[in-house]
Amino acid sequence: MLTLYHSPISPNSRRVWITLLEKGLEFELVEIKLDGEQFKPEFLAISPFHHIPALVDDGFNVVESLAILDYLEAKYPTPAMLPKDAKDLAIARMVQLVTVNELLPATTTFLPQILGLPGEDPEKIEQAKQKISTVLKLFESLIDDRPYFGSQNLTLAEVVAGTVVIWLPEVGISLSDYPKLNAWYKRLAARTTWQATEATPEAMEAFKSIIVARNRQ
Ligand SMILES: N[C@@H](CCC(=O)N[C@@H](CS)C(=O)NCC(=O)O)C(=O)O
Repeated sequence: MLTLYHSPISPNSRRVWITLLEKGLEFELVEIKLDGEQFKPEFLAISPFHHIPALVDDGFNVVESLAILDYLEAKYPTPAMLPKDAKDLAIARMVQLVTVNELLPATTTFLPQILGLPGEDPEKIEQAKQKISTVLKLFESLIDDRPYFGSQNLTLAEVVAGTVVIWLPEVGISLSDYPKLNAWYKRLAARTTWQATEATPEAMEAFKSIIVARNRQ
């Protein structure tokens, strides 16, 4: 039995949740409330750095979302979610890693704006916008004329990049200058797996309270 420990507002855990759904796997979903529940000894025994997501498969613990995605792809190869061709695989991996190392940290700068909280830093916002624009240009060139990165079918690049790019219009970054990426984003937003895993207003409010409490400490 597969168990995913997650939080509904986390793009890191949403990418795993979507992959489980896209692969049609049976799994149990356990929410970890990031107001302190992540430090409980039962959870630390699974995830020693107190991070979600964590996946448990019949007693085998996996942490780090990209490692979890690789595990799921290797163990449940149908439908295939990574290209086989060398260049296409490099494209999918580039998109995953550029998302995690460049796009996600830049997008996090907008967290106060996303949550309607004070504390925006105009200089940091400007730097983040520049970084995001460089990422989007790269993604526009990498998607080329295919519906998905390096593939005719949805890949693990989509579940990683798509769950972050989907926040950009929320912070006023339009995709209209990137027509291929814009069409790709709409394709993802229309999928039932994206819709089923969208953060509810209640989840956003709960997350906001956690951030407010953390900022007070
Ligand atoms: N590199 C990790 C990052 C995981 C991560 O940072 N998770 C955050 C939520 S998005 C978390 O668990 N934060 C709570 C904590 O660290 O106490 C991955 O990709 O799985």
